[in-house]
Amino acid sequence: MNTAAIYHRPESEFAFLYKVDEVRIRIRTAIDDAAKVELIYADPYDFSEVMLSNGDSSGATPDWQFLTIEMQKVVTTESHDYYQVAVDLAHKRMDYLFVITGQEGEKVVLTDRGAMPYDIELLTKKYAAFRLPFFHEVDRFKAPDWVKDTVWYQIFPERFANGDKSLDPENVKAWDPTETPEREDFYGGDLQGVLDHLDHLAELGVNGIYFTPVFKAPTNHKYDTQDYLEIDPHFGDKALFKKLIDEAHARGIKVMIDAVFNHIGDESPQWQDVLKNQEKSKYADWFHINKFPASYVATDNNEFAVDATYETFAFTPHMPKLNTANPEVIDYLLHITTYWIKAFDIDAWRLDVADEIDHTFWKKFRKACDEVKKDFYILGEVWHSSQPWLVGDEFSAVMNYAYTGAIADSIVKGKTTLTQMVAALNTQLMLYRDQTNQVMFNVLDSHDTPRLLTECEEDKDLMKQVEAFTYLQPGVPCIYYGDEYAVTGGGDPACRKVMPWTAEHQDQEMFAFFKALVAFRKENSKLLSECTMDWCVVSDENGVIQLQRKLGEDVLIGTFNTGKKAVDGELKDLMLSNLATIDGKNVSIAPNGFAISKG
Ligand code: ARE
Repeated sequence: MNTAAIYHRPESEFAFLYKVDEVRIRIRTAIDDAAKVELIYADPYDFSEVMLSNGDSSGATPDWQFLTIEMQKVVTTESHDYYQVAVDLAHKRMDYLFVITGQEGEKVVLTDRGAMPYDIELLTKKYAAFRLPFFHEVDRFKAPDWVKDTVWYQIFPERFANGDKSLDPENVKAWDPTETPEREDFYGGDLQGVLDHLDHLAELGVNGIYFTPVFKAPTNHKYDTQDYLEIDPHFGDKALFKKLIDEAHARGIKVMIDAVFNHIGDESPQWQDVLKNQEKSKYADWFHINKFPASYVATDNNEFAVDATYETFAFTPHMPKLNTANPEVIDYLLHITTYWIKAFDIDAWRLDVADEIDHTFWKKFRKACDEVKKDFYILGEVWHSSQPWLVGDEFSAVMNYAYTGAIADSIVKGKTTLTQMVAALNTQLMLYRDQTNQVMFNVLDSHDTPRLLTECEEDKDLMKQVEAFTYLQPGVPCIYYGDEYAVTGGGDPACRKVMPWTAEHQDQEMFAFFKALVAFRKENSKLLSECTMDWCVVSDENGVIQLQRKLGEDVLIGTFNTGKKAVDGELKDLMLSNLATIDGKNVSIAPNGFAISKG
């Protein structure tokens, strides 16, 4: 047995409080190394039965009265099997060990000091047991339940709809949905335009809007904030924003807005004061200035020359990085944070460049949000593994590019086999607690990436298959505006075309598909959020995969043919044999097709 591959870590995604009275324990072994894995556990202080049984109450070290429960294999990654079990304990504390039985019957005990050859004394004497000292509800990772029932819709306000031409920026361009925008273009999208089209969102069935920044800023994307406490005048004003939020709420639609706290715009009064007064500026310590005078020589690609005199987002001199360890900056940003929650009743913040801000700040941010609104959703923009921010005292979730990227790498780009994709997805799932996976934000595309249909080389069936596959995953889906009408576009800024509001540019068939998919997801949201996941790669060679999601008696089975030929003959029989039912229909799944059935 490969004992080096056996791994567990207390108070992590390997041992966590899932509900107020349920602890979930995971352990990792090498693939197929274990024939059985058992958890040995009990209250660290509960000697009562043993003391009474041996009658010896003279302070002798009693044996440990432990319980044994078999763990179930839940997922397999490229290199490991993961086992999991749920336990509850009257006194909310637990010492525990693992007994792993190999394929030849050999046994190993995993202790807090490593793996040891099995010896019953290790158990009865509780040798070097792992310890969960006390399960504190206040420490439990929590995320708002409503998120599990949400299908999000991302709006880039400058490009969604122009509802008030009196607010148009100078040189606004004609609203041409076929035109690929240039970086500096303005088209006049605004909040009135969103308000005018809320019924479109309601018909689509989405029940959460994620707005990219809406605060005053000079660019069309507004990530270079000039004033965090004003709505951009080309978008509207606070009264209109409040009305928009109220109207969204009236339709059962939650609202998430974008907090760009890693940096501020260089046209902000704070940065302008630094440029004017340099080290004498009262804002000098609001930033990370490497040397004075803080300045930059504009370059044709809008980036720094080599010696950056101050820290920025990437190499963009227009986005000076804020010093979020400075108490004045903390107070300023936390005021902004709670202002928009208290005065406008927003339901969530999306955190821009979240991974480049310090954890100390984010812990204060989380506390501030929780104090003003229960069940508030905090979504970090983090493109890579995010365990440090998802312990329970910072974010609720992250934009799950790492998860959906593994799906697209396989089904869209053919870079990996379906078996490799499943291993990659399982690796992602095992990075986080179960309740975290249930509220991860599954974006397939966004304002920062090429549009999915373009990635699919305009194969609409492939796009639908990828969307359907993603909607069957744990985590919540998000539709990037325009995808419901089969809008195309490459990387930023090409992915930010204006929304088509004329029938000739709207793909109604794609709209109908998304409407049905959203309804399906919402109808099964509890099952799809909370249930187990059983993968079955029917054939790597032919590109056929099935996944089964079970919660109690409810079973959903998805079959996806990512191959280039119809699933038929033996393969179809094998596929059908895996399915509880596909309503008895004679199913032949075309290339890039799929079938979802309720077992
Ligand atoms: C654009 C161009 C730049 C150009 C710049 C010139 O993309 O190439 O140099 O204009 O002004 C906003 C605008 C962008 C703009 C950017 C800088 O929307 O259009 O850039 O400001 O001015 C990484 C970060 C991630 C970040 C992306 C863009 O990790 O946080 O880069 N995303 C957020 C927002 C953006 C926003 C900003 C940050 C700045 O969502 O819209 O940009 O506030 C890999 C890496 C990721 C990387 C990702 C995308 O997967 O792993 O780390 O994200 O690619 O590039």
